Amino acid sequence: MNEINLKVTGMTCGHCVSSVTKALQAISGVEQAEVTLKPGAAKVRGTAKLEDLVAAIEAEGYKAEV
Ligand SMILES: [Cu+2]
Repeated sequence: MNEINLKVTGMTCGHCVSSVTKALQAISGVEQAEVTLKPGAAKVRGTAKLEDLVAAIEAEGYKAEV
């Protein structure tokens, strides 16, 4: 089990946070996803690959980097 911390940019409100959280939780291998607005960040636990996490966040219209 890994813990991956990402910097997420582009989130402006609680709705953004829940969109990113749901997108991350939908990825297979994600056990837990914690997303915060300020600062924009995501903490993900599980076995999912980093590139899958980034792709899911970008598909929602936000930017993610380590
Ligand atoms: Cu929003």
